[in-house]
Amino acid sequence: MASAKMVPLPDYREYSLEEMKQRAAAFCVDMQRRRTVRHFSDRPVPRQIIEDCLGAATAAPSGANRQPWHFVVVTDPAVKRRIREAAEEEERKFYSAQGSQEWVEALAPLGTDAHKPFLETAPYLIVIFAKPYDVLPTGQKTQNYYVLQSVGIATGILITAVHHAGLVSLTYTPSQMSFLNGILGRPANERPFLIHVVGYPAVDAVVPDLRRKSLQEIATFL
Ligand code: IYR
Repeated sequence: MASAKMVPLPDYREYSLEEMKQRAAAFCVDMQRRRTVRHFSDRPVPRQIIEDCLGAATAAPSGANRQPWHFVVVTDPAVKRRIREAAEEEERKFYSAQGSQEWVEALAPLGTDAHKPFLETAPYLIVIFAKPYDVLPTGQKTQNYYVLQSVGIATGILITAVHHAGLVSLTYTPSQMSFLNGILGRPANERPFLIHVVGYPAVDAVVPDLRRKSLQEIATFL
């Protein structure tokens, strides 16, 4: 702490209590409209929107402020096709013999299977990598901290930013995803975290009829 350079808290805004209540309630209502979507339109989305959503995501806190993430934004149809082919190969194994019976049964309410057409249809695949360590230009490795928490938080903000912008998304986790380093040419210190599929919903998009847990079920106030 002794050597830390500190500056006055910049840009903090205090709202009146009335305004704060209104903002919190309105944000809650708006976030409850968020749904994970698996049916995408191929309608284009301006790159600036994705850049701004990524800008929001990188305001996430991270262990020791190491910002241990990397985002690869894929729009190239040939690259999307390779990702789809590799992912579907993994999913076929998962849904047939190799996936645990209990896990596959748990997915029944979602209606998922080994087909992943959205990997080609959606305009953006944002492949998110977590970096357990960084490599300095000297070749020296430096450890990162709370990497999965940090990348998870950044991903949550990205999902929120995409929803706020008026698009839909899917957090897609291929059953095995190391193929992403090969296809995308990413180094060994970057571990695939998930593929964030982003775009407009298909006009006939449907979602599973799910229920969210109530506040009473998920929170305890002491
Ligand atoms: N990766 C597979 C299986 C899958 C796993 C979970 I956990 C899900 O919430 C949904 C699917 C697939 O995407 O089909």
